[in-house]
This record gives sequence, structure tokens and C-alpha cells, in this order.
Amino acid sequence: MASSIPFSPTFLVAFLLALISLLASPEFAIAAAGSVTRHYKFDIKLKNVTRLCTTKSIVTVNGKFPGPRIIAREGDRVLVNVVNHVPNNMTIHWHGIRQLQNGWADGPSYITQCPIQTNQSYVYNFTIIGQRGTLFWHAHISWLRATVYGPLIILPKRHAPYPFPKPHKEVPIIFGEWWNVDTEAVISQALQTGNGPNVSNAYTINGLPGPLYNCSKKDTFSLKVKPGKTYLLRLINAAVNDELFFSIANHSLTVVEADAVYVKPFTTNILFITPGQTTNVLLKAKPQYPNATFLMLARPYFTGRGTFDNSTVAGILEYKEHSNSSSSTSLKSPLFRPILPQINATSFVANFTSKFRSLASSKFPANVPRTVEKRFFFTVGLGTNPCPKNQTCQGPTNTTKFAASINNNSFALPSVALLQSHFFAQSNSVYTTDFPTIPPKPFNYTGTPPNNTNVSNGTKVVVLKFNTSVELVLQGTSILGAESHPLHLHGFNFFVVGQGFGNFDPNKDPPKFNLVDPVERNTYGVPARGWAAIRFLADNPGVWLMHCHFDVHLSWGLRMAWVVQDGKLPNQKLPPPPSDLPKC
Ligand SMILES: *[C@@H]1O[C@H](CO)[C@@H](O)[C@H](O)[C@H]1NC(C)=O
Ligand SMILES: *[C@@H]1O[C@H](CO)[C@@H](O)[C@H](O)[C@H]1NC(C)=O
Ligand SMILES: *[C@@H]1O[C@H](CO)[C@@H](O)[C@H](O)[C@H]1NC(C)=O
Ligand SMILES: *[C@@H]1O[C@H](CO)[C@@H](O)[C@H](O)[C@H]1NC(C)=O
Ligand SMILES: *[C@@H]1O[C@H](CO)[C@@H](O)[C@H](O)[C@H]1NC(C)=O
Ligand SMILES: *[C@@H]1O[C@H](CO)[C@@H](O)[C@H](O)[C@H]1NC(C)=O
Ligand SMILES: *[C@@H]1O[C@H](CO)[C@@H](O)[C@H](O)[C@H]1NC(C)=O
Ligand SMILES: *[C@@H]1O[C@H](CO)[C@@H](O)[C@H](O)[C@H]1NC(C)=O
Ligand SMILES: *[C@@H]1O[C@H](CO)[C@@H](O)[C@H](O)[C@H]1NC(C)=O
Ligand SMILES: *[C@@H]1O[C@H](CO)[C@@H](O)[C@H](O)[C@H]1NC(C)=O
Ligand SMILES: *[C@@H]1O[C@H](CO)[C@@H](O)[C@H](O)[C@H]1NC(C)=O
Ligand SMILES: *[C@@H]1O[C@H](CO)[C@@H](O)[C@H](O)[C@H]1NC(C)=O
Ligand SMILES: [Cu+2]
Repeated sequence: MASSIPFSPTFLVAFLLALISLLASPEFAIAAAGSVTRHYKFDIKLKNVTRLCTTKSIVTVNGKFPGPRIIAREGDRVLVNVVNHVPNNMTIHWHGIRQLQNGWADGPSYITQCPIQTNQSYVYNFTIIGQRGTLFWHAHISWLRATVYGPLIILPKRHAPYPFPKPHKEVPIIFGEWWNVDTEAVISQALQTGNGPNVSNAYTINGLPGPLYNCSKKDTFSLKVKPGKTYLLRLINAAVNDELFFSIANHSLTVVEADAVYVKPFTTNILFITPGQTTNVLLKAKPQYPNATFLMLARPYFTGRGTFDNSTVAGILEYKEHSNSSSSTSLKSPLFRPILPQINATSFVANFTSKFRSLASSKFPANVPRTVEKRFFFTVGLGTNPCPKNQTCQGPTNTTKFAASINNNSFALPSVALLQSHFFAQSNSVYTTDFPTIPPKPFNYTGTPPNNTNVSNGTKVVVLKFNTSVELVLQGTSILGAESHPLHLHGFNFFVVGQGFGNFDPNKDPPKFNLVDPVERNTYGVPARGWAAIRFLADNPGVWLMHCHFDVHLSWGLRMAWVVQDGKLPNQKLPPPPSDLPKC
């Protein structure tokens, strides 16, 4: 027969399975050895969305703002088919997922992949290993994550209990920022003029700015609870440029997990969370039905010099009288309002962040590297680039543009992806391996800044041998204002072994490091006018971006990459790229 269609029984079974899978979309699962494969389809499309009485067309996933939840269990494989229907280039980052030997699915544009261009698609294929809790996903190209983000929830393995009382319900609370104008225009104009970009018009909770803004009452997030029940709030800071304080009136919160790692529980009335961080908290509802409404508020922490969005998002916590009472939101008086710290409450931030400790139990040990093979000292902060000759700029002076750097290097994005260049040994014209491991010109980092604030630029990386244990001191600078910088590391969690104000002292500070139960995270705010010391084990071969999670600083160059070489064993090597990896 000329056209032989293989109607073998195995083919039929495979065909039927594929058919069932398609029918069960958008999400379906196939059991395989206890863990399952979860399929998602992300259609990148434009959608008109109205907030603050302003309608604009935004880039979304599946027309949703914020985007859809990804839910999986520890051990599951996740396949997300991203199809780009918009004029913009797109990539998606699975923020905090370790991506062991799987950098091809990490997502940062021009680092691990070329963008998914208009009418192209790419299947992100990753397995969740050794992580459970709350993470999130977001676009990782230009400022598109302003509207392209959503929760990534990792449940523990089946029959694996939480190390805290089982909550009655779990509720994602994702903070964001809303601009009345197109954010792509905001950043492109800022990079052109050298000025700081325009700030957002509102903060949001689950996409809603709440009643404290004009024309926004109907867009208020409401959390309805039953007396006596415990709720797990999965807090995610997906804001573009702002660290936030958060509090719920007359209710305390017990922190139990951060960045998908369990922590020693502690109770607080006020939370602090940087962009890129996630925090799970338990909220215990009052035992008796209170005839009142409780506001939840979030507003920024800011110590810099420029302008910032100094506004407050509000949601409400209300009690359900009866389980079948109507779901309509009604503000009952009295209305209680929480008190948040001052905008510049640096001592509160230091106090709060130092309360996070690894559980460090036999089941969930803190595998902090005890010995260090490579030490690095990186300054992180702002700086300037000279204004092009025939242009007047609006940076700190009319002859400079704002920039940002690590060790005075403002990282220039290449026009091809670093990971491919590395894998195919074609790095020559793409990047150099001379990223400075110490500041090129030491100065009083937190004192009076040097007169010359110009930074250098280049696509420079640090190369690490497989399994190197690394200690990295991140030193904030006071150049053009001392700010906290939330540093995010791709491909690894790190342990925060120490932090302090002023300049790091290599003699006095290391003896005080916590090597017993330091918090394990993927993002940490380097203190304003201070430093943080982190340790990680470079056990994941690939190219891994590290950057400030304020998009404004990221765009200005506060980023660098680690190249981790393959190990000797087969399971220590980066496999070849998937066949559908986008090309530049
Ligand atoms: C958004 O609204 C504009 C103006 O009404 C319209 O032209 C456009 O087609 C809409 N876009 C979408 C994605 O609905
Ligand atoms: C996902 O990755 C696994 C491991 O590399 C591979 O076996 C599988 O075929 C991939 N699935 C798809 C749909 O690409
Ligand atoms: C709650 O208080 C309002 C007045 O503030 C009152 O009208 C209402 O009956 C009260 N409801 C309950 C259940 O106590
Ligand atoms: C921020 O706004 C509050 C009012 O909500 C005001 O009191 C405060 O001065 C503002 N702070 C700055 C630094 O603009
Ligand atoms: C914070 O801001 C207030 C009001 O602007 C100012 O009085 C205070 O000195 C500042 N505190 C710090 C620690 O900078
Ligand atoms: C630090 O936290 C402790 C315990 O919560 C509290 O008693 C203390 O007042 C805090 N200090 C500052 C400066 O906020
Ligand atoms: C300088 O100005 C000329 C003429 O306006 C323009 O064509 C050129 O692109 C400018 N150069 C730079 C570096 O901006
Ligand atoms: C730039 O600023 C300097 C000093 O303030 C001023 O003298 C000069 O005229 C400005 N140049 C332009 C092109 O605005
Ligand atoms: C650095 O500057 C700070 C703040 O001005 C000052 O207190 C400190 O003494 C300076 N350190 C050195 C080594 O000069
Ligand atoms: C920096 O500039 C100031 C004021 O112009 C000057 O007094 C000082 O000597 C300069 N410092 C250095 C290190 O050049
Ligand atoms: C990078 O540095 C080079 C040489 O110092 C300079 O010509 C170029 O304009 C810089 N690029 C940016 C984006 O600042
Ligand atoms: C999209 O990415 C490709 C590949 O890097 C690039 O050539 C193109 O200019 C980009 N397009 C847009 C609209 O940014
Ligand atoms: Cu920053």
C-alpha cells in the first residue's frame, strides 16, 4: 500500500490519549509515576482594560489581567505553550523555579533565549524539583511584565502535609502597578531622554487599585472570611519598581514560607515585600463575627532621590455572616484602617527582614555552604552615562543619562542569547568573561560619592566551575541616592548569611554570619546604605542572570550573568536546546 497509516494498537492508544488531552484543555494531566504533567496554553493577546476611568490596550495572557494561575505539585512537569499574537516580542520567566539543567526554559530575553516573535510559539517545559509554596511567572522582556504576570502555586506532594495547620482556604494576593499610559512608551522615552521614567498611577491587589483612588471604588479586592477559620494568603510582589509595606487592620499575620521555602513561623502586623519576593502568611479570622470592615493596605518603601508613586492600594477583609449570605460587597461600619510605617522606614525593613529564618529541620534542612571556594564583592547602585554629543539629556544633569551598574559595569544586552552562545561555544563576539569580581576603583560606598559617576558598559560574565560554593557580598552605594535594591538570582536559591548598614567590613562582619538557619530565597533587598552577604552552590550548569528586580534599574543595566560550566557526570551537564527554541 502506498500510504500506510500505522494503525497499530500502540499508535491508537497514543492517538486517543492525545485527543483526550486536547479535549481537556486548557489544563489536563496525565499520571506518570506519582507525578503528573500539567499542560497550559498561554495566548499572548491584546485586551482593552479599564482602571481609574482610563481604558487602554494591554498585553495579556489569555485576555486576563492579572494572568491565569499555574497550579502544580512538587515533582510535576509543567508544559506551557506560549503563542504570541501581539506585535511585541515576548518571553516568560518562571520566577524562582530552579530549572535544574534546564536553562532553556528560564525565559529572560537574550540571556537564555531569543524572544518569541509575533505569530511564533515556544513550549516551556520544566519539572518542579524540591520546591513547594508560592512563586509567580512574568514576562522577561522590556517592561511587559507590568501587565503579563500571574501566580505560580506549587502544592506539596500528595500526602505531604504543610509544616503548619492546614488552612481552610488559600488565596493568592498579587501586588502590581497600573499606568494610565503605555509602559513600553514610558521606558523607551526614559531611555531616550536619560530621565527617570514616569511613575505608575496606582498600585493594585489582584489587578484592582481599590477605593482610595479616584474612579476606582468598584475595582476593589475583597477577601471574604468565616469567623474562626484560618486562611493561607499567598502574597506576591509583582510590582514593577516598588518595594511595599502591607497590613490588614486589626489582624496579625504569621509568616510561614518565603520564595517557596518554608521558614520558622513568626507573627507580625506589617509585612515588607520586594518585587520578585513571595511570602505565604496565615491569617486567623476572629472567632466571633465582627460587624465591621477591615481595610488591607499596601504602599511603597522608598529612600531614593527621584519621584515615586506615593499612593496606597486598599482592599477589604469582610466577614461572612452565614456561609450562604450574598456575595455582594458592603462596607460595614466601623471601618478599621491599618497603620503602615513611614515611607522611608529603613529600620523597620532591617528589623523585619532579619526575622526570616530557614526552618532548618531534618525534613527541610538549610543546606548553606559551610566553606567557600570563590568570594565576590559587588557594588550595586546608580550611575550615569554621558549624553550623546548632539543631544540634550534629562539625567541628573543635562549632559548625562541615568544608568545603573554592578561593580561599575552597566550590563549591555547582546542581540543573541547568551545560553546558545555558551552551549555552542560561540561566545567570542557575544560576551567576555572578565566581569569585575571586586570594584574596579574602591571608594567610600556609603559615604560621599565620587565626583565622576559615569559607569562602563559591556556584556561581561563570571565563569564558575560546576559545584563551586560562592560567597557574594552585595554592597549598596549612595551614588545618586541610597536605595534598597532587590537582587534576584536566576537558577538558584541563595542563603542570606549576613546584612548590615554602612560598608561591609571583611574582618569584623564574616564572624557574625549565620550559617545555621539563614533564610533561603531567590530575591533579597540589599539594604539602603548597607550590604547583604549571600552564599550559593553553583550546582546548575547554564547561564544565569542576576539583576535588580526594579525594572527601571534592570533597564539601566543593574544586571550580570553567571556562566556555570558542566560537571563531569551526565546528570551535571546542560542538555541541547529544544527544537522549538526561538531564533534571533
Ligand atoms: C480596544 O478598543 C479600541 C477602541 O475602541 C478598538 O479599536 C480595539 O479594537 C480594541 N482592542 C481590543 C483588543 O479589543
Ligand atoms: C519535555 O522535556 C522532557 C525532558 O527533556 C522530554 O522528555 C519531553 O519530551 C519534553 N516534552 C515536550 C512536549 O517537549
Ligand atoms: C451591624 O451593624 C449595623 C449598624 O452599623 C446594623 O444595622 C446591623 O444590624 C448589624 N448587623 C449585625 C449582624 O449585627
Ligand atoms: C506621601 O504621601 C503622603 C500622603 O499620603 C504624604 O503625607 C507624604 O508627605 C508623601 N511623601 C512623599 C515623600 O512624597
Ligand atoms: C524620613 O522622612 C521624614 C519626613 O520626610 C524625615 O523627617 C526623616 O528624617 C526620614 N527618616 C530617615 C530615616 O531618613
Ligand atoms: C523590631 O522588632 C521587635 C520585635 O517585633 C520590636 O519589638 C522592635 O520594636 C522592632 N524595632 C524596630 C526599630 O522597629
Ligand atoms: C545626531 O543628530 C543627527 C541629526 O539630527 C542624527 O541623525 C543622529 O542620529 C544623531 N546621533 C546620535 C548619536 O544621536
Ligand atoms: C545645561 O545646563 C547648564 C548648567 O545648568 C546650562 O548652562 C546649559 O545651558 C544647559 N544646556 C542646555 C543645552 O540646556
Ligand atoms: C564613609 O562615609 C561615612 C558617611 O559619611 C563616614 O561615616 C565614614 O567614616 C566614611 N568611611 C571612611 C573609611 O572614610
Ligand atoms: C569633587 O568635586 C569637589 C567640588 O567640585 C572638589 O572639591 C573635590 O576635590 C572633588 N573630589 C575629587 C576626588 O576629585
Ligand atoms: C558603552 O561604552 C562605549 C564605550 O565606552 C560607549 O561608546 C557606548 O555609548 C556605551 N553604551 C551605552 C549604552 O552606554
Ligand atoms: C524581536 O526580536 C528580534 C530578534 O531578537 C529582533 O530582531 C526584533 O527587532 C525584535 N522586534 C521588536 C518589535 O522588538
Ligand atoms: Cu535596583
